[in-house]
Amino acid sequence: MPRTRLANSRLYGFIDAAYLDGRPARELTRYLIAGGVDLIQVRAKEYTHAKRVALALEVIGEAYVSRVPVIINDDIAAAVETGADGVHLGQEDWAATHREQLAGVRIVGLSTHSLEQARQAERAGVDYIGVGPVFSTNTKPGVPAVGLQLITAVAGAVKLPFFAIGGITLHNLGPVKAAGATRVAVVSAILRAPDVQRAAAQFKEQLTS
Ligand code: TZP
Ligand code: MG
Repeated sequence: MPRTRLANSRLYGFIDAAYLDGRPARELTRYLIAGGVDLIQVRAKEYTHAKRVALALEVIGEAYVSRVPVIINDDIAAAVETGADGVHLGQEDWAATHREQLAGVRIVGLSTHSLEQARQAERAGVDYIGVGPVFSTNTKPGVPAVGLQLITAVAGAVKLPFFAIGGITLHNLGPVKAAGATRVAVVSAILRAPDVQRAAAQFKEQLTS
């Protein structure tokens, strides 16, 4: 299931603890799904493991009915404990991870920031990659933008499903697609939108048309 599902996916949404602003995660999860996200990542950088597990369980409980896969950022143990569909790792997490730790994990995603990292990820056999930050973004402050050229380079060199990420909005989605991305991952432009479901639906519509 995971590979086909990933191949058909276009929009990767987030439940990012930094953007909850007191809103219930379950409700936001429902909006994301109603808006058509194909995957949801639980990203809670500042949370303890226990708090991250609790958040993940809320999201998984809500996503279960629609079978939208839930991926946990960084915390492999949380992914295993909660029965999440997968884990998403950064380059440093990946370097520090032994393959056995990922034995029970169905989907493994990896962040990449260069063509070489994207190629290495493909050789390593991960299930999908993120490529970015395409544009500089407050969600990942201080990380230099890789630019649209990297999207074009990865699109031409890698067969693995990849999601362009970082500063993507409804206004710059056109150029991101034109650069070669068919999939995007979006945090703030959806979670900070006045209507989360509508924002997700607009991204989905633009990605599938
Ligand atoms: N990885 C690269 S950029 C980024 C991550 C997690 C943040 C994307 O957030 P936003 O708000 O869509 O720019
Ligand atoms: Mg990480």
